[in-house]
Amino acid sequence: MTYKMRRLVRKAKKTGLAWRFGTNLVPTVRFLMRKNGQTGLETEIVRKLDADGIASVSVHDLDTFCRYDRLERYANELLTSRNVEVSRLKEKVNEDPSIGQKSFNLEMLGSELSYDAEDIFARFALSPSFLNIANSYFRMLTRLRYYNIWYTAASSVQARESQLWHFDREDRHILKVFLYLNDVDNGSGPFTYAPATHKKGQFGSIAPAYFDENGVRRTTDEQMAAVYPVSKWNISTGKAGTVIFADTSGFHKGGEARTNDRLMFTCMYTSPASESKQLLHVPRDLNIAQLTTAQLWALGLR
Ligand SMILES: O=C(O)CCC(=O)C(=O)O
Repeated sequence: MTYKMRRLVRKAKKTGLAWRFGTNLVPTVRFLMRKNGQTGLETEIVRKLDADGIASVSVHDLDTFCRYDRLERYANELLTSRNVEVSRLKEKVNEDPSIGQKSFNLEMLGSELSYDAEDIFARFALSPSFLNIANSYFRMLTRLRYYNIWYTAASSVQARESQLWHFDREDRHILKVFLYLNDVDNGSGPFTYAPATHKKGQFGSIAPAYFDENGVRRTTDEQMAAVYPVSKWNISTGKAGTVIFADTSGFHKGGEARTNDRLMFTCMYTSPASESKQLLHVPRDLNIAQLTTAQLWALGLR
């Protein structure tokens, strides 16, 4: 198959009917057959996601498997254990503006990781609330593709890569979760979203001008402002403990930290059929006895 044909097939697989009733039929049926155990807040988050593609909430209001202060403590321990890399990142952040490396960002857990049932962040990514929200938003049992802790260093060089407007293409819908582990103000590179530009949204067809950044379409603030008013941009500043859910098939950007560094947990859910890169590897000998159906699907074990 030529490159052009492969692209056409990939695009066809993402059209509504083929995506749901072709490649994702089984997880859709399994989802519909299950009892809906969502809380009122989770239902409200999904309603907002459907309409706007973004919703945010305090972590304390969600059913996560552990208290937030424990998570914050582990994140700070991680920060201490990786302090050499963090210092190097901060020192060099203005020196290496090469494209493709996101050299303003450190993936504190490494870029590929092996699922560890005891790891607090792995368990957090499989929290009941996150899976309820992801599954209800997709109306199917979804797959967790990665989780990580990002350290974003403040820099003064020109915005590039994910600091510029773009949309993700891994799947028809893509749900990312961002949990701030420190207070994020305008100078800390807040996650920023153009509401309702996701596929379910009323502005899903906006087509801002863009430039080609090593094969990826990037849009500057000026180009975005020409088609989508700045007053409607959702700039997610917030206290530590703020959780943002976003369908990143809509236009977004973030991590353009200028005055303060940002520490955050992030994870991504897609449909099981998505061809997105699998950055989370599940050991073959994992003991699955304690896992729920939603967790088994999230780990790709069903
Ligand atoms: O770092 C951020 O806030 C933006 C991240 C982003 O663009 C992405 O995960 O797709």
